[in-house]
Amino acid sequence: MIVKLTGSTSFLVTLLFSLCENVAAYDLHHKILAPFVKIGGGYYFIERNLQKNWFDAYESCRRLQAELITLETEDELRLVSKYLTQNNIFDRYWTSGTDLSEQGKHVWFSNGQPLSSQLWYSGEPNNKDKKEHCDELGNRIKDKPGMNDLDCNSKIGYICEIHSEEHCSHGH
Ligand SMILES: [Ca+2]
Ligand SMILES: [Ca+2]
Repeated sequence: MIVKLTGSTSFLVTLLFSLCENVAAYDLHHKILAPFVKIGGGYYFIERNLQKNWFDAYESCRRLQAELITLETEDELRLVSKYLTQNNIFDRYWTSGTDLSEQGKHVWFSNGQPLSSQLWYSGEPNNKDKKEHCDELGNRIKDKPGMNDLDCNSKIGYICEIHSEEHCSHGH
C-alpha cells in the first residue's frame, strides 16, 4: 500500500515536472505573451531590448503573472549570471530589490525578505547622490555578477521570475 502510494506520487511529480518544462505567459485569448527560460529551479523572462524604469519594469512582470527577479541565494545569482554570460547577454537588469520603504534597508519587494550582504559589488549599496533606491544586477566588472543600488528612474533591462508551482497550478 505504502509502496503503491509512493509510486503513484512520484509518477504525478514526474508528470507535473514535465508539464512545466516549457513555461510561457498567456493573455486571455491564449496568445503567448512571453517565453520563460528555466535556469536551475526557477523560470525567468529576460528583457534586454526594452529598457524601463524600475516601476515600469515591475508592472511589465506583473502583466506576465511574474515578479522582478528575487535572488534568494548566491547560487541563484551564480546560475543566472552564468546563463547571461553563456548567451552573451550579460548586462544591467532590474531585480525586485529596493530600499524605498526604509533608506538603507534593502529588501526583495516580491517577498519582503532582506537582501543577502554577499550579493553586492564592493562599496555598494552607496545611495549615490542620495537617490539610489532600486537594485540592479549589474555588469560593472565584465562577467562578474553583483548587485548595485541605482536611481529607480534609470532605464535598463529587467528580469522577471515566475515560480513553477504558482504557474503550473494555473494550468498553463
Ligand atoms: Ca528567485
Ligand atoms: Ca550604487
